Amino acid sequence: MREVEFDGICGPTHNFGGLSAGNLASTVHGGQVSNPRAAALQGLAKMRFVRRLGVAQAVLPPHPRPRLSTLRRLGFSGSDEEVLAEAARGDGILLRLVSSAAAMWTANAATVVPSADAADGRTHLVPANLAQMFHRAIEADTTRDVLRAIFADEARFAVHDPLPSVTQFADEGAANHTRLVTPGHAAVHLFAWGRRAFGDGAAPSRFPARHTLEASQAIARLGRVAPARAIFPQQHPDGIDAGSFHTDVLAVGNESVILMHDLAFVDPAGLEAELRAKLGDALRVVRASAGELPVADAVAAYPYNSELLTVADGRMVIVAPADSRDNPRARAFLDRVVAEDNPVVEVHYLDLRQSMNNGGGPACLRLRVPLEEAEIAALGGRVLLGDALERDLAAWIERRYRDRLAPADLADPALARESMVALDELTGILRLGSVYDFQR
Ligand code: SUG
Repeated sequence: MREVEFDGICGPTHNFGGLSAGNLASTVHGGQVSNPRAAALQGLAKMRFVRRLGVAQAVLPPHPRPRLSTLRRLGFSGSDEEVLAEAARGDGILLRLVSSAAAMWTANAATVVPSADAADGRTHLVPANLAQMFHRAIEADTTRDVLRAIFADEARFAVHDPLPSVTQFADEGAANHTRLVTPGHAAVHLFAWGRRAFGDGAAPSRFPARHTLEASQAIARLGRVAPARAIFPQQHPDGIDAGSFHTDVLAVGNESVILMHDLAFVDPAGLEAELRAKLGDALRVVRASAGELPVADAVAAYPYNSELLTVADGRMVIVAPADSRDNPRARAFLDRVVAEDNPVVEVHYLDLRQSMNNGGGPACLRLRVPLEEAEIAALGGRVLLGDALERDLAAWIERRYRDRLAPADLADPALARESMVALDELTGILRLGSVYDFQR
């Protein structure tokens, strides 16, 4: 089995909408001018880089935005031009909500349980309902349709319906999920959450907890994970209040290694002991206290929002945002990870400025799908990155994307048309068929 990284391609309407309360970068950059072409090319450059490390890399397409079908569902009517003009009135919040390119952060697309860990021997994908925030909740149905086009072989793959879209079952996908495994031990799944839907308990006071315990329990059931191999740690409420809206802002794990800030989870020492009991001595836990790495630095520079990747020869490398290289405390932490006795040998820093300004680092941009070779061969579409697809995607981005988008441009009917033409063409490049509602 090897892990395939499914990165989201940033869509043509990438903009800074200021939509995500509790995501500090989104709030700070709201209203600024974006560069969708640079965003998509930065993402593609990361995919290229990861592929050249010897890791299998694949893509997931952007979603149709502005989503006119959602505006029509909300009562806007007339021609596309009229719908856009009406939705743009006032502060334009509705238009911003349906124009976000947030589907690019595919760590929030779904939670994945590999076939080796599921009682029925199939790979399970549970599309996230993203019920906490409207601009993300409208991703769930398209994500399900896209995943069903790619993971179409029902003998091997189960693409579930998203959980019921209510805040009691709010689910943010793999950004709150970590799979760890050591030689001689069955894998352990950490299904993290921020609040309980039913009953009391600690919760953040400043920012929303986006994911519930009840959602995590449902995902573990759907994924057919053995109860003894599932752990349900709570995100630290103080971490969420400091801007860690997803677990992957303050923790990242891969196979035998987990890096975690002391504000990632409540009771980090207890969690470490439980993991060690289930995974044995090969487990490597690298913790940072607020003394070593103030949580404000961790949230601003995103050292944990890295890809921790097993490369061809079994060693691990970290792909981190350039922001972590430029922050002395974040960098010192990552240097310590490499220096300590563990499989991590190197850190690479990449420029992901456009995504980072909306709170999306390297880890947000990819959905990890561990697959057997036969499962990889059974994937639908043309989504695995090779030289030819890299070239086709780069040329498509250069051809179809604007290099400047101001908030007022979201009301431009030409942008909506360009975006639909671009996505229609992309489904041809990726051989996905008519996966979008506007194509049916
Ligand atoms: O859900 N940003 C995304 C960032 C998601 C990051 N993903 C992970 N941590 N895995 C979010 O907050 C901002 C959109 C805007 O403001 O225009 C946004 O949705």
